[in-house]
Amino acid sequence: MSLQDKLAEKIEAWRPRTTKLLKEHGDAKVGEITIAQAIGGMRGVKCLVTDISYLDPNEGIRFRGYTIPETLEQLPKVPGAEMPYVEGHTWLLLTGEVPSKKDVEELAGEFRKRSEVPKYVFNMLRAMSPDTHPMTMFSAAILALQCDSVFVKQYQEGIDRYDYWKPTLEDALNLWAKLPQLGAFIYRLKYKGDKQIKPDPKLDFGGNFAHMMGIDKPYDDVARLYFILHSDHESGNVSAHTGHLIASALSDVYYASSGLIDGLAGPLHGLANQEVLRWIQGVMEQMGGKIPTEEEMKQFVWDTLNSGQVIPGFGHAVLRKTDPRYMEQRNFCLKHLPDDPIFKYVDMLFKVVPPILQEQGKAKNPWPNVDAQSGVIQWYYGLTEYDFYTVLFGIGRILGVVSNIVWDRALGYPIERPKSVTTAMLEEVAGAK
Ligand code: CMX
Repeated sequence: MSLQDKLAEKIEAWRPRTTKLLKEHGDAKVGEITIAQAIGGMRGVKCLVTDISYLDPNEGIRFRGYTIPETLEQLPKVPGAEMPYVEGHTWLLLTGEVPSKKDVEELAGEFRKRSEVPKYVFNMLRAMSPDTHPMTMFSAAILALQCDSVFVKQYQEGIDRYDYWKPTLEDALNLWAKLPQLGAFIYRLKYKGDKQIKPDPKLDFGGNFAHMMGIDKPYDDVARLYFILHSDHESGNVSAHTGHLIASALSDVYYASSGLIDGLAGPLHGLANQEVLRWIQGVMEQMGGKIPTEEEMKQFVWDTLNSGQVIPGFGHAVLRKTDPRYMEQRNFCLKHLPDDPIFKYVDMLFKVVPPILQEQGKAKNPWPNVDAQSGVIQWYYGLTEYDFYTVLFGIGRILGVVSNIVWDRALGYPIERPKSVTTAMLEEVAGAK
């Protein structure tokens, strides 16, 4: 069965659940909002719905009910590789079902058919300032593709709103298929003198990305693991929420994806993976390359905190334990690069940072998040240009957020419009006037 047919079946079965909740139970309360939540970035306010992933504070992410190890275990593997097809993970996110090998091969074929990036995108990227950050280039490249939106065309032709998800899925497949080449092109344009490597039509999403980056095996598996781990983290994080918000105005997935990349580019969110490496490089320089003792490392951590900065790669708005995405990458490092000097730094930070953050007493979660570990793997396989790391996060994240947007359209989620209040109103509620 094609992905489109499988989704049509799932959506038909799901719609009555949402309709019933709205019609018969629309007044039931999900929670209440405090002043701290209204001022404090809406932490914990339950006002978004997604069935694609769920983030439990103490357990971490589950994709369609599966933990990360279960996801990696069950999805069909690329022949000769340790890691599954990224295409198969996308199928799981969209449909909630683990695909068969045949399903994945068909979807990989769909991706291949749609993967050619138009020349004008390359021309535009080449015309940008050489100082442009790779995330800016990535966002601009996605936006440049917007003129090909199938959704916009069908919307203008007057398509039935119940069918909006169909051209949205078309746009999604067209965009997803181009992400490996967009990413690799930006990398080689910026850091490899624009010596581009042509895609290999025989390869899968992750394999082709590694090939176009010009990095040998097992980097193909690193890429697959990376894209899967970063794909989705429920709906409230900045990148996912931005994507959902933009799409709620019926802006197409190109607008939504370009916007979510802009949110991911912030140092408190996806850019933290670049910041971790930048921070470690600073420590290494001061140490003249030698591994610091635990005492020396503790001092570096305190110096950073005392100068009013955050320790990148630690803390989380929802998680209250070590991020399982961190652990999966740590296990990869222990298996493939246990003696790498940067891994030794990261490993030492794993020991020294949490007790210091606990002692400082500010961060609600002193444990490492996904970004603390990801750069070390990239560096080990030769991708030392750490400004590029967040693009890798972005490629993965677009798979998850856009899957959510397809479902937003299918279930008819309306335009987002929360209500603001004034400070005086809050003072009145609090009796603080
Ligand atoms: N280092 C130092 N201080 C930290 C900290 C860290 N890693 N994490 C949190 N804090 C501080 C906050 O800055 C805040 O201080 P103020 O009260 O002075 O403003 C206080 O602890 C309370 O913050 P919190 O409620 O624990 O955390 P938030 O939900 O507000 O923020 C996050 C979450 C991720 C932005 C924060 O932990 C942080 O800045 N971490 C470092 C950057 C990072 O790794 N980001 C990547 C997160 C994962 C991702 O999205 O990619």
